[in-house]
Amino acid sequence: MAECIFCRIINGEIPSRIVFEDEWSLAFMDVANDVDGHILAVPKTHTKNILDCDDETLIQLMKTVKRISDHLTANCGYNGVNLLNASDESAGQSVPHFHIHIIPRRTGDGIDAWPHFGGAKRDMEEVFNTVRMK
Ligand code: DGP
Repeated sequence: MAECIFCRIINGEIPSRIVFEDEWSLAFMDVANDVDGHILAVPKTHTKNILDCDDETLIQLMKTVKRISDHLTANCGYNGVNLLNASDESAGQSVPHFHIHIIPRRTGDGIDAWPHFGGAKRDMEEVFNTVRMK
């Protein structure tokens, strides 16, 4: 998509720090520079998010995420990773090209990467009956 910022990165029209690339996926440093090592993994085919992503694209993207996570922990001195994704504007997605945030973690690094939801508002049984896949 011509106007998609991540498609423009994939096409080399916008410079980025590329961490990994294969036929299906690209991974590059997040420009936000908000936490050390923040990486974005994206499919090369334009897909908005997990809701419109076909199985093969999703499988290949997650293989890339696994490969990068293994590299960070095996070769770069990290102990783990947080994987974050927002699918749809309602979930906080700001760039409408599917991406997985990879945050490399070290034991005791003090990074707070987990959302603080503030407590459920609806009865769990009622929600369960809404979301269960019958
Ligand atoms: P999200 O809010 O989950 O849609 O995250 C979008 C991320 O994309 C955000 O962390 C900043 C990053 N981002 C936006 N524009 C650019 C860009 O031009 N280059 C790079 N490397 N990252 C970008």
